[in-house]
Amino acid sequence: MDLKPFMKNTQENKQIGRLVIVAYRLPFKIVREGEGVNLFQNSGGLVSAVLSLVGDGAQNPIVSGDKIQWIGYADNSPEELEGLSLENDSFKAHPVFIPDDVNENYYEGFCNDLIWPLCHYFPTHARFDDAYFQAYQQANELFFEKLDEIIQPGDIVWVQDYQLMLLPQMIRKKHPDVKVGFFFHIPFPSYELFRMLPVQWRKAIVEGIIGADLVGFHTNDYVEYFLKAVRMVLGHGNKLHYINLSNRIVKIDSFPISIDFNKFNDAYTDPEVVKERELARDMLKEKIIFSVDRLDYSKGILHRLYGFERFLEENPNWHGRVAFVMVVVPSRDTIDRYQQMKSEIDQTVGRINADYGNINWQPIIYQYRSMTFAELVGMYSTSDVALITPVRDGMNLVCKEYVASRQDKHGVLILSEMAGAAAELGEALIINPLDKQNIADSIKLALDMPIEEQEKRMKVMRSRIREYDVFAWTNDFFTQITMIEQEHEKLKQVFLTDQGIGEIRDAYRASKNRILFFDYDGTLAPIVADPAKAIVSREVKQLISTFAESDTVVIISGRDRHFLSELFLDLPVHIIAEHGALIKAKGSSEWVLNESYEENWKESIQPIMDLYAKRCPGAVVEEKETSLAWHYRTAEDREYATRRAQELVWQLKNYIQPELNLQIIDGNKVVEVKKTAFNKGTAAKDLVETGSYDFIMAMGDDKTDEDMFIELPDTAYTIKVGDMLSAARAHLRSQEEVFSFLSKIKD
Ligand code: GDG
Repeated sequence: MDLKPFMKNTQENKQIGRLVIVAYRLPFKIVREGEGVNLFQNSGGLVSAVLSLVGDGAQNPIVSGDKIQWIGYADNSPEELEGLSLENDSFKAHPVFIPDDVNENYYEGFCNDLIWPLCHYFPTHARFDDAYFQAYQQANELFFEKLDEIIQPGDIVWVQDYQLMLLPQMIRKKHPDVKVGFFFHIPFPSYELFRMLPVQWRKAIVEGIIGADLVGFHTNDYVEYFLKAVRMVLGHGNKLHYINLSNRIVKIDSFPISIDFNKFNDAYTDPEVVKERELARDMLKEKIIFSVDRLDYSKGILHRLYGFERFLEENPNWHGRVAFVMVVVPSRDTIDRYQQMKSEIDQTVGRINADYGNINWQPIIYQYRSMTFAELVGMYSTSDVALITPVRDGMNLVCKEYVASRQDKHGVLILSEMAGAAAELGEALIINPLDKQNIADSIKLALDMPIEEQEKRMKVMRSRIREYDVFAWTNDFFTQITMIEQEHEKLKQVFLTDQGIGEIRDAYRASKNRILFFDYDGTLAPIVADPAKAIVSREVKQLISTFAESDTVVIISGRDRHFLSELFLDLPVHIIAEHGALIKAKGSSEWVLNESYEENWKESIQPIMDLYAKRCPGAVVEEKETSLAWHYRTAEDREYATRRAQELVWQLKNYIQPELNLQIIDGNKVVEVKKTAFNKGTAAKDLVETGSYDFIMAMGDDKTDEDMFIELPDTAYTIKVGDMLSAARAHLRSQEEVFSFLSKIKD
């Protein structure tokens, strides 16, 4: 049988294979001790999150019970680890060794000196160096080689973050059937920043990432920005969250990472935490403001200090009554830029303390060190205000941890609008981290906020984080990966062989009341440069005419009614023009306009299309009765026109308000805008419902024919012309095969 069976989404999550994580860092630090080795497991979010997927205690085991395979960079030498088993109860590590000079250009260079600043909107800090990119490619290959050694059929590979953007594509090339997920932990920047990357690099990056089946970001904004990068760099459009490549689909979606809520919530009563909390309360002033972050320019530490300074300046009544505990965790401080920033922070803290403090009171208590877990939760659970003000942050987990630690529901979160977390925590006091007045006003508001108001806000935020904790996050990502498999199954191409054609012919012969739908361009007629010259051949037309003698035949097209009338006037067929907007029944000479059509939109869209046509030599705007089309099949410079078309789609998407009920069709060398109320699918379905047909067949090549394939009943023989992924049950390779196929059916 070479027809797709009638698919239904009935597959349950099932055990599929091992989970292989690839991340820059291993899940534990490896320390050699004599003949043996000590593995110090990280307590980081990702490590505990993935643990929830496997083993007996797993909440939703969707990968096999095996240990998690983890590929990551080892800063040990190969000799040091020779012959050692690097596994504990949960993980088996596969170390990747990267020569120091390569790692320097790869990790410190490409990753942290270029991608990090660019993605955090610091383009002036970005360094573009050819050696960086070379090392980046080399290092990604080293990770791939390690993966290639251990990969098995059925494994799910989950690649992490901006250090490994080329890896998904490398996996796809060599192991096309392996399921690959990719998660990006930092902000994906707007296209204006992304395009600063040299052309070859940005192409390699986008291609690399969409090698995955599922690509995750923290927020919808990052998803949008990434989709735009794919569109602009590679020319692939998207339908909702899907990018349709010729032989597979990629899903791009947001998965806001979270924390282990219970771990922070339960720590409230941990004796060590209680001790830390009491210590802080005894030592500090009436009110405590707290912040903790790694030393990094993206964290907005200096601006935070300026904001606090403004608060002190304007609120003398708070002098002596508040302490701002600012912990900065050492990071990258051998690098000049970080050293410089640190000394600026040191000086600013010194200045503010000198200006406002006295013998009994130091406004800022500044620590440059890391904290133990108990100290951290002790501070979270005693601070009246958490002041989290990154100028850019992919998500920011500190703010979620603060909220989860407040079992008492007291405390106020001040949160930067530039953190991914702001999209989820609207009950925080949201501020612009560069605006010191805004910070100062919010500090005052927070310190004065009545307890009932604090509780109200905390309660909502806590229940949200409790619901979508890091385990829900991981589970969500994996459920989506397994669902992609079902999507693929639905869209997979099945090319018709003689046997499949025989089956359709048998069904055709065995039936009495038949309806056949034929798309025009690309199905009955070949696609040619000038649309006016796309004419159906004599043989094909003859064949259609023979079908029309015994069956209900419908020509269904996006073309206007004049063009179609002229071609098919002499045949006893139904004609549907303009994607279902206009219908002429067999034998009638009258065209009927779809009753849900409203003419209230063209004058606002046409000027945009005209402008794009003027700027793109050879492109033309066609005004049809119920739609507007921007054709670029005839454009002088195809590549340029393709880019313009992508921009046009983007602009229209942003411009068109939902009330207009308009749809943008990114078709084959045409961008078309029409009403959403009808399409080829609704039109075909309406016709099918008017008769009791025992044989339904539909053929088409374009995206708009997909509506027909989806809307028609499961028993219909739906046939896609070409190899693009489709909901149709079978494919013909090209338009040239249409004649021979139809002849065999009618034989
Ligand atoms: C990247 C993205 C995204 C920090 N200092 C101490 C300590 N920490 C812990 C915190 C928190 C984590 O480190 C920091 O996480 P963030 O999310 O705030 O920031 P990044 O490290 O930059 O992480 C970020 C994240 O990836 C996840 O996708 O949210 O946007 O930049 O868990 O508690 N923990 C202890 N002592 C410290 O001194 N015990």
